[in-house]
Amino acid sequence: MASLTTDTSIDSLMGRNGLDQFVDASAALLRPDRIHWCDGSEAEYQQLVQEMLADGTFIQLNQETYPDSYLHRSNPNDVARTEEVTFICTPTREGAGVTNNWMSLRDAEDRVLPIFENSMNGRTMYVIPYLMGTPNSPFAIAGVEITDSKYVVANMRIMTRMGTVALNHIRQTGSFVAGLHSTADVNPQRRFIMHFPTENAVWSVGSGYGGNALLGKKCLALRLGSYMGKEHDWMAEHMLILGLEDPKCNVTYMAAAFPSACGKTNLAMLVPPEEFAKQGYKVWTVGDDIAWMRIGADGRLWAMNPEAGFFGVAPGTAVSTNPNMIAASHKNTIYTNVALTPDNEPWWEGLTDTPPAGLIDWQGRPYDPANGPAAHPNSRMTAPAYQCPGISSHWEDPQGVPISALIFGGRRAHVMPLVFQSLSWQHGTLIGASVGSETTAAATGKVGVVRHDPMAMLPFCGNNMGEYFGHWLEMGQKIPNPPKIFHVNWFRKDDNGKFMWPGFGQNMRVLLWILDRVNGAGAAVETPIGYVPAPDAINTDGLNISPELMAALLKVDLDEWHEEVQGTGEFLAKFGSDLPAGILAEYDALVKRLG
Ligand code: OXD
Ligand code: MN
Repeated sequence: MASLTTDTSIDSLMGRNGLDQFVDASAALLRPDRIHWCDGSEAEYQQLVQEMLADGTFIQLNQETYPDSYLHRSNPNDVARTEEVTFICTPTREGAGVTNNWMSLRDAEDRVLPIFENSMNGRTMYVIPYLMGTPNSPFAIAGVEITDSKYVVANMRIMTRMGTVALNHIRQTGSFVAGLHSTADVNPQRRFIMHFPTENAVWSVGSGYGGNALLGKKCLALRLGSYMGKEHDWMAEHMLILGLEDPKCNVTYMAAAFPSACGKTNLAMLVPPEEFAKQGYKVWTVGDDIAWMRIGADGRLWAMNPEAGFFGVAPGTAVSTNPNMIAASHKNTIYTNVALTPDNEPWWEGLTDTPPAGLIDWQGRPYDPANGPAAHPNSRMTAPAYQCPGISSHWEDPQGVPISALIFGGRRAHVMPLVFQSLSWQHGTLIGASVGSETTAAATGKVGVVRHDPMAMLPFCGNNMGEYFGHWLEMGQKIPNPPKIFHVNWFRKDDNGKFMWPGFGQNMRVLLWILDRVNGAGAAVETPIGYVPAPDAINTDGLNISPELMAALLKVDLDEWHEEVQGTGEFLAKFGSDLPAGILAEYDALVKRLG
């Protein structure tokens, strides 16, 4: 380490001495052959694309059907976020809380900086200035990512406002989040995703995967964002934002948090079924993954999408499930780890009913089901948000959009009714804190077990999560006109293991009940867990759903709930004294109501 500190100063690597020193210190540590400051221009992008086509990082897709779109195959050991090597490096262990991995700053220096050392020998070091949020928004936050990955540069150009616009912002404000990223030798044993919330800095090494390597997304906008939000009275949430337009052209905005790969993108881009579309209902997409929310001058909670693109899960996306995502990703799109057809088109499970003949799998082998799926279950498409046919005309509004409903949800085969509404903000915070979901492929680990994922933020909270709950409770006191809080579950199954609710576009019917409730209408029954729709309150016209099936979808089964709250209680107990009194009080009240 002595040699490191002579060449580089930790202050500079954290960005404390300004941009130029950050870049100089990074170069001294990483020893690249060249340094390239990204301007974000089309010419620069095209140059990078040519280089990636030449070195095999990109494979050109069919330019007639997928113009300016490319396939990238990642290292098979690097296909998802790696929570086990993701650390929150607050000054004390308590700062990170019981749900995060913690490392001291000193240990981070000793263990992680040596992996960065000289790792860019023979490579170009790219300096990516970027903005999260629209350039004219007072809430935009600038970052600078140092990387050796052209793939990262290309993705950041889609996912953020990158280049000169961000550099000008940084030169004017003098402030930015310092992000050091090197793929190094893409070695899972030497992979670390380190966050320094008190320093406004991120170091990520050994991975090129989106959630680990596109530092503006999970690292800045959620982990550092949740820390900044707590300090400055705003909220960074793992939420989609949509606008529901009624036939009178009133648009009501809602934000919804579901754990990774539970359909946030599909809900954000919902296309109303024909009978609703004919009446004049529309859904507008504002964002599909992240919401930054602040109290507006009018006393409402306003949300903005800090991203500029979608980094969507490919498998399961089809014209029948999400036509807008399919349309959004037909040009200028980067596909990662999907399969390739003989026509050079991307393919993944669910795109069509059967795999086309002659398919090449995500690892470049002729497709053989014995090797597993053709596309990796966490394969992705990176597409510019403006290409979405349903993009809201307000998606780039500097103040964001006013939120009337917050919705939590998860993938639950049992227990959770199709939809229910909280009794209050504080009760809604408990509902959010109790979110659980059956695990999916977006993170490494076992698929299909229920894990608690409070507010869908478990992997993304840059705070002690007990304090994060406390911040929710405090925000509830501070917002004069807070949104109403709901919980939905599209995934309830019957005794034969069959989904009871059709989901996708039909989720519109649930959104309409939420809309009614927000407007002070919508028939509901008060139950121990909150307000559940009255038997006829959800419109099922044209669906093959009997009153009995609807009753089963909405059922609050007290036996199941006793077991559920016991599990929630055990989970909340893990927070010990970090758990705010308001959450405990709400939990006790729920137990009491359940009898
Ligand atoms: C994502 C995730 O990539 O939540 O959005 O994992
Ligand atoms: Mn996400």
